[in-house]
Amino acid sequence: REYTVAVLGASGAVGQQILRNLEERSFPVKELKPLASKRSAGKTVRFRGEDVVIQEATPEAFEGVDIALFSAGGGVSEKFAPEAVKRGAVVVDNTNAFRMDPEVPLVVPEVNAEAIRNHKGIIANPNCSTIQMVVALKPLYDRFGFDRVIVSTYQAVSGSGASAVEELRKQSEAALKGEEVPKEIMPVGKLDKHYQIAFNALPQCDVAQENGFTLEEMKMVRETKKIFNDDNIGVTATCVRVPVMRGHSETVYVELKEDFDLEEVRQVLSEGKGIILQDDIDNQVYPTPLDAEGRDEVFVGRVRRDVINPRALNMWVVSDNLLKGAATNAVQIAEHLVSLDS
Ligand code: 11C
Repeated sequence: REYTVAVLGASGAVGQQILRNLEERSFPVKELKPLASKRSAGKTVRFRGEDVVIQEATPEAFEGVDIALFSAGGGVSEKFAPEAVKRGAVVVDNTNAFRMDPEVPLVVPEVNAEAIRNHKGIIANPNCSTIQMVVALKPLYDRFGFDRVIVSTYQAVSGSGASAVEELRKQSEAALKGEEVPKEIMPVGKLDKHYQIAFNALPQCDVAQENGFTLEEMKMVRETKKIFNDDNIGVTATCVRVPVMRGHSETVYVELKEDFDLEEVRQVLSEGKGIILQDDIDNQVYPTPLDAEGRDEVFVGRVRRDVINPRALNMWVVSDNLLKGAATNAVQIAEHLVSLDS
């Protein structure tokens, strides 16, 4: 069977990657409906060698759609997801709008694909920094168990959208020429204060929460519990924006429930779904965001026993935030949905 697939936010950074993924993974698309705001309607996107005209997103645009992949911001999802579902579509939503809704499965296929079966029309795609962490943690959870994770992130500017990528480029050029650096977006576009990200690091991804953490940090805390379906997992996160265009990196400290042999840990990680282990510090083998760019997998390196707690591990986890962190995970969810049809 082939499907009518809508992509809402088709002209955006993630939307573009979704189109590429649908094409590259030979998703059974009968008809593609690229949708966007009025501003982008009428422009075209390339799909399977053809230009397809972007239509304005309206409730009626979801008529006849089987699967709708949303990545146009939380407000847009809140407005249109119920409309799409009402018209018979299943929505895979890339935003924060429905992730913690108990009626909505939050899915990373390598970890909890079975949750897809319980959907009531909407399936949520987690935040990018959560996705790559849980993929790396899953084989450790299954073999050893864990309940405590401390993570620090080194997040690329593309997580803040195409305009943030442009800002890093402009700031870098200006700084190298000794000119005044334009500061309009980072760390959070909608806040009043903006800082230079070029040649800098900013300890703020998204807005502050009442407890002093940022929203990005609290997403990692809450989403991890939901994806593993385990409220005993404690995560504490510090999320930092770094001047990298694409690819989030994370240092992950995890306290396992059992004593472990480091070689077995490496073996378990190397066999984990969606993971590529690149771990040989003696020969300077470890993943970097530049190497992960354009790849669908999660890369793990620097695996080592903690020096304070012998039951804990430290590792370095890298993935393309626009692919596994967003588009690839969404398309994988759609693939699982389709497999339930047959
Ligand atoms: C970032 N993680 O890198 C964000 C981008 O909730 O899907 C994705 C936000 C989200 O800033």
